[in-house]
Formats: sequence, structure tokens, C-alpha cells
Amino acid sequence: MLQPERTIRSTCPYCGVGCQVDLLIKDDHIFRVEAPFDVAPNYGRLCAKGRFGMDYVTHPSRLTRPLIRKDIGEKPRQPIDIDGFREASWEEALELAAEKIAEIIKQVGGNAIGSFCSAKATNEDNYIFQKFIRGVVGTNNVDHCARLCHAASVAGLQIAIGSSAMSNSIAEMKDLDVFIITGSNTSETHPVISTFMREAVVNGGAKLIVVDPRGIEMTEFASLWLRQTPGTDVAVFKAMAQVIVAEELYNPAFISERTEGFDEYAASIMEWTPEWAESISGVPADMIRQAARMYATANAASIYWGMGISQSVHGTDNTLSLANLALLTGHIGRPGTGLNPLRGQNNVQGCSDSGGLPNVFPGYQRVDDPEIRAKFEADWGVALNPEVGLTTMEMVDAADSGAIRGYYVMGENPMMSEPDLRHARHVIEQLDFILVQDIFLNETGEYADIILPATSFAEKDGTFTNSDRRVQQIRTALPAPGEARHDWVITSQLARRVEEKLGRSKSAGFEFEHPEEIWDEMARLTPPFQGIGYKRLDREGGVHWPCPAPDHPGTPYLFEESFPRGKGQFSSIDFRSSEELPDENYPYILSTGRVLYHWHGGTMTRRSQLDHIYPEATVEINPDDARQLGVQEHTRVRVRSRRGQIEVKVLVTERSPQGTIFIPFHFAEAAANELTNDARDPQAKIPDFKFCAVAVDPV
Ligand SMILES: Nc1nc2c(c(=O)[nH]1)N[C@H]1C(S)=C(S)[C@@H](COP(=O)(O)OP(=O)(O)OC[C@H]3O[C@@H](n4cnc5c(=O)[nH]c(N)nc54)[C@H](O)[C@@H]3O)O[C@H]1N2
Ligand SMILES: Nc1nc2c(c(=O)[nH]1)N[C@H]1C(S)=C(S)[C@@H](COP(=O)(O)OP(=O)(O)OC[C@H]3O[C@@H](n4cnc5c(=O)[nH]c(N)nc54)[C@H](O)[C@@H]3O)O[C@H]1N2
Ligand code: SF4
Ligand SMILES: [Mo]
Repeated sequence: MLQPERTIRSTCPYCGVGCQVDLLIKDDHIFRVEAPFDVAPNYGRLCAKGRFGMDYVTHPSRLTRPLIRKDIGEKPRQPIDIDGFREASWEEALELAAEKIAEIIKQVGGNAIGSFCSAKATNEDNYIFQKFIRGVVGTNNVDHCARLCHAASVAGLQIAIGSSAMSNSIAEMKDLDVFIITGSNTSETHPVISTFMREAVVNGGAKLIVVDPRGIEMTEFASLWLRQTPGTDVAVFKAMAQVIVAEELYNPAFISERTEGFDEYAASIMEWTPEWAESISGVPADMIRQAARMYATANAASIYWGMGISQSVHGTDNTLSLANLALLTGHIGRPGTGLNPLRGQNNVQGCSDSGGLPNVFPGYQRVDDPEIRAKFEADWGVALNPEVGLTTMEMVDAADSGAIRGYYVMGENPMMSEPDLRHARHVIEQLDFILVQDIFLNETGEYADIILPATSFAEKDGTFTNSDRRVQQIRTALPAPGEARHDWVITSQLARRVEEKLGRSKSAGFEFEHPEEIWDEMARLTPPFQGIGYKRLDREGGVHWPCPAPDHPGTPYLFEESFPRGKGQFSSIDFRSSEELPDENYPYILSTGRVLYHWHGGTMTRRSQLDHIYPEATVEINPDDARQLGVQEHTRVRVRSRRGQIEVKVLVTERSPQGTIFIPFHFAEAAANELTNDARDPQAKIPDFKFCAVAVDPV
């Protein structure tokens, strides 16, 4: 058996569970991944991606030198492969990038730059990135994939309780009593969390209620499965609330002490009966009653959700309807109770925490609050822009209108992950300058003027913050490939050059030797992080923020005493139907999402051995629909929407409800986002990836 030359403790770079891993290294390869049995959050467990999906880091197509587009300056820009670029020195590439960015700032101002930071990169990488954008470029146009992800959960939870973080820790899950999973395919997208949930059911006798149109694996463990028509969640959850009020199953003490707006809310829902909800959602009224009673009468009950709730034109309303249930019953603020949006990317929590958002500095401190801004201005020694920046989708609109001239994209792949790719392509073709910083040449890099090669999680030190707000470390296990540099180093070097070109006499401060110094600067400016430092993380393995002081234990569950907004707010919401309903020409609903072995647009997983398991674009079709269409398992079909078309292979399966088809958005050659609609939730601005109308034709 191979013996490792060294074993390095780190954090899995895929999903928000944040599993702790031991990387076994020989000849500068990760030849095996193990999980320590005694460490949170995974206690020895890993899924297929953690175990077998790390080999992407040594894939031969890793970027090793800076690249410059050969036809730089030509418009409209075309996507090109690696041969369309030439290799350049760091000196040349950074100098040119700085020049281009400074030129746009001088000509039209910093607000003409749009930037995307990365939920794959570390807290420290993202802190430096937003410091550059705010402190040097002079704009708050910085956002990341959270906008396409839990934006509606954030918007809804902010209204209801004033905080959007998951209320419970992963450690509480094995002791659950009653819990609801809705719009989360947990066993494929948060696999290790799903094992604790299954344990709660199988060993602990917990009762699980699944609310999902798709026949996901967790339904096999459910006491109740409410299979609603896609897009009808508000009706189902509103009717559950109606039952709780009508049958007086609510918690009067909690309502009077901890909430406001109950009377008005209770009056507003009385006519929305389970029978009404059945007529809209197809879920039997009696099942809605049973679910309401099961949830309301539990000693402790919590709600877990994912993209089925958030990625909708009424995602904020969906979230509010879940929050109403928790506020009615007082199932929040105690162990095993709470509201839990399961965070997706390994560091999506941390990317937001570190200030990768257009309206807030690190720690959700508002950019338009003069006192907060003064604190950052004093520390960084530069004047800061008070105007809230643009979100991801607004930056696309601004690029379309010409208000944004340049993009800086670190560790994201919008040309696979944004809705309506035809439109996204049209927009990106027109930009004056695109700078991409990634570990691979992805579909977005193909449009770049300059690509800067970054190191991966296995080649650097830093921290990720997982779904339950636990700050954990990654550690250098391998040498950087070729000349690749750390993201925080690249952005710092770029920042200093841009400052020079702008003739700034004083730097905002990018002289760091190690990510620990960056963490310390961020913690100094961010009260909830002040008790967390690298030495403590080394000792304890991870700490849950908020952690305001070194002797504070950290906070595994939230809202014990009060909510950040004071009292919990009930919201009366109306059911609204989806944006683009099926019709004669486009008779099916298209839902998109993930499968276990895929990661988003495939940049990482298609360069891993995982690719052999599920290598081809597919569409799941219900057996009745397949019969009607005259297609069988493995028939190739063309799926068309009003925006585009792709070809995929049929999987006939009961997982898809009749009338709805499902396509994973993993394959560039059959990209689901050619079809999707960029209609958005009015508050959260999140697009609807779970509902648009399509036609299916056999080829
Ligand atoms: N293997 C793998 N794991 C991942 C990722 C990955 O790419 N691959 N990505 C990570 C990221 S960033 C994220 S955000 C998470 C996402 O994790 P999930 O949210 O679990 O992922 P999706 O596949 O988008 O699944 C959404 C679920 O919503 C359901 N759904 C569809 N329409 C509706 C509806 O109208 N109402 C309700 N209630 N449900 C509906 C679908 O049937 C599906 O079960 O996964 C993370 N984990
Ligand atoms: N149709 C459809 N579209 C969707 C969704 C859906 O459900 N359906 N879900 C949406 C959601 S929830 C999300 S989160 C987005 C995800 O969308 P993206 O964030 O755009 O997708 P990823 O493929 O995860 O992109 C990560 C990139 O980071 C790079 N990378 C990895 N590690 C590092 C690093 O250390 N440094 C740097 N610089 N780069 C690195 C990878 O090579 C890759 O190019 O997709 C959204 N799009
Ligand atoms: S559950 Fe998530 S963090 Fe854990 S091994 Fe799988 S992908 Fe990695
Ligand atoms: Mo996500």
C-alpha cells in the first residue's frame, strides 16, 4: 500500500457542509482522502466528491502562466480556446490589467467596473478582493454566486428576523425530532448532512416531512411527502399556517413575547384552507393538515431548505411563508428548532461574511452607514463610495446598457451559471475589458482579455466558513502548479499597480505576508469575528461565529434570546403563479439543478474521475410523458424554450412528476441555461432556475 509522505488536514472544497479532510500526499499528488473521526462537522464521513473528487487539482489543464488574448481589443469579442491566448509574464499581465482598469476608472469612474468574487476562494482572498474594489477602484459593484443561490432566503429572513444565517448547527441534526425538508435534494447536494438526518429518522425516530415536486431520495425516509406542483409553495405553507391557527396549535407565549403582527396575519390567512391549497398545488388537503399538526405539535421542529425555495420569482415569499410557520409555533431559538437555508458552495457563507456583497463591508456592516464607512476609511486610509453597488444580475443589465465597461471575475463561471445564456453572451461580447482569475480556463475565461492563474485550495493557507457558520482552515498540501499565485497575492499585486497608475499617494494597504495577517485585519474591523484567530482554529479545529472575544465559545445556534431585528415579523403574503406557464407551444415545465457527481458548470468535476460516473447530459422525464412523446430511455431529444435549445439523452423516471422535466446544468455542450428564463424575484433579484416553459422533440 502507498505510504503518504505527508498528511495535511484541510477542508473539502466542494459544498457548504465543510467536511474536514486529511489529504494523503505522495509525489505531489493527493493519492487518498480520509476523514478524521473525531472532528466536527463530519465526524469521519465524506461523500463521493470529498473522497474521489479532489484529483482536479493536479489535472494537466490547470492554468500555470498568465494568458493574454491574441486579438485583444477586437469587438465584439468571440469565445476562444487556449490557442487564442499567448503566455505572458506576471509583470506584463499585471501591468496590462492595471492599465486597462485604471483607464476605465479615469475615463468613466469606478462604477464602470463590475466584479465577481468567489465562494470557492478563501475568506482572506475575498476580503482582499472587496478591499481592492472598494478602496482602490472606488465602487461597491462586488457580488458573487450567492445572488443566484440563497438571495431570496436572505431577503425573506432579513424581513422576518433580521438575519439570514442558518440557525442550527450540523451537530444538532442527529437529535432532530420533527423536521421539514423542502426544495433541497439533500442526499445529493449536502450528502454528509443527509446522513445525520437519516440517522435522526432511523435511529432516533424523528419524523421527516418532505415538500418537493421531485422524487428525491430523502422521500424514502419521510413520514409525509407533499408533492406539490412546482412554484406553488406559498399555497402549501400558507395552508399549513391556516391549519395551525384554525386548530389553535400555535404557541401563544412565544407569539406575544417574541413576535409582532400576529393578529393581522392570522386574520389574513383564514380563508386559505387546505382545500384551496389542494386546488392550486395538487397536494391532498388532508396531507397538508397532517403536516401542519406534525410540525406544530412537535417538542422541537426545524425547517431545512435549498434552491427549490430560493430560486423562484417568488423566492422571498416562499421564505417568508416558512418563517411564518416557525414564528407561529415558536420552533426557533432552541436546540433542534430553527430556519435553515443550507448553504451551497464551500465558502459561500464566508464570501458574504467577508464583504463580497454590494451593500455591506465584512460582517454585514452597511456601506451606506456613515459611521461604519468612517471606521473603514480610517483603517484603510482612503475615501470610500457611499453608494450601494450593483448585484450580479444588475451588473449584467448595466453591461448591456453600457454603464459597466469592464469585468473582474475571480473563481466564478457566469457563462455557465447565469440564466438565459444567449443574452449573457450578447452582453459580455460588448465589454471593453474582461479580467479572469481562475484555476482553469472555463467558459467565462474564453471571453477574457487576460487570465491570471490562481492556486487551488490544496496549495494555499486560509479559511472557509461552512453552512453552519463554522470558520475552518485549509492548509498548503501541494506546491503551486507552474507560476500560479494565491488569489489574495494576485489581487494585492494588481491593487498596488492600479493605485500607482491612478497616482494615489497612499495605498489602502495590501502588504501582507500571510493570510493570517489578512484575517486579523478583517477581525479587527468586524465585531463577530474578533474572538477567532488562526492559533485558536489550529487548536479547536473550527469556531462558529458570532464569536466576539477570545474567551467566547462561539455560537452554534442562534436567536436564543432575541432576533437581530428585535421581534420576529409575521408577513401576510399572497400566492402568485409562476412567470412563464406552460402553453400549447411549450407544454412542459423545465426544472434545473444538480446530481451527486456533478459540480455546477463542470469546471472542476469534469476534470476529475467523478466525470466517468455521469458523463453525459440527460433529461429526466416521467414515464407518462415519455409515452406521450413516444420516447424511451436513452432516446435523444431536443429541448426548446423561447430562448434557446439543447440536445440531451432521455432518462425515463418517476422522479420527475408528470408535466415537469429535469436537466442538470453541468454540460457546456448542452447547457441548461440556454433555456432558462431571467425573470427575477422583485426583492431578491434572483432568477427562476426552477420554472420555465419548454417543448421536447425527439431527434
Ligand atoms: N453534487 C453537488 N452538490 C452541490 C452543488 C453541486 O453543484 N453539486 N452545488 C452546491 C450549491 S452552490 C447549492 S446552492 C446547493 C443546492 O442544493 P439543492 O437546493 O438541494 O439543489 P438543487 O438540485 O438545485 O435542488 C433543488 C430541489 O428543489 C426542488 N424543487 C424544484 N422546484 C421546486 C419548487 O417549486 N418548490 C420546492 N419546494 N422545491 C422545488 C427540486 O426538486 C430539488 O429537489 O447544492 C450544493 N451542493
Ligand atoms: N440552471 C441553473 N443555473 C444555476 C443554478 C441552478 O440550480 N440551475 N444554481 C445557481 C447557483 S445556486 C450557484 S451557487 C451558481 C454557481 O455558479 P459558479 O460559482 O459560477 O460555478 P462554479 O462552477 O462553482 O464556479 C467556480 C469557479 O471557481 C474556480 N475555482 C475553484 N477554486 C478556485 C480558487 O481557489 N481560486 C479561483 N480563483 N478559482 C477557483 C473553478 O475553476 C470554477 O471556474 O450557479 C447558479 N446557476
Ligand atoms: S458533503 Fe460536501 S463538504 Fe462533505 S465531502 Fe461531500 S462535497 Fe465535501
Ligand atoms: Mo448555490
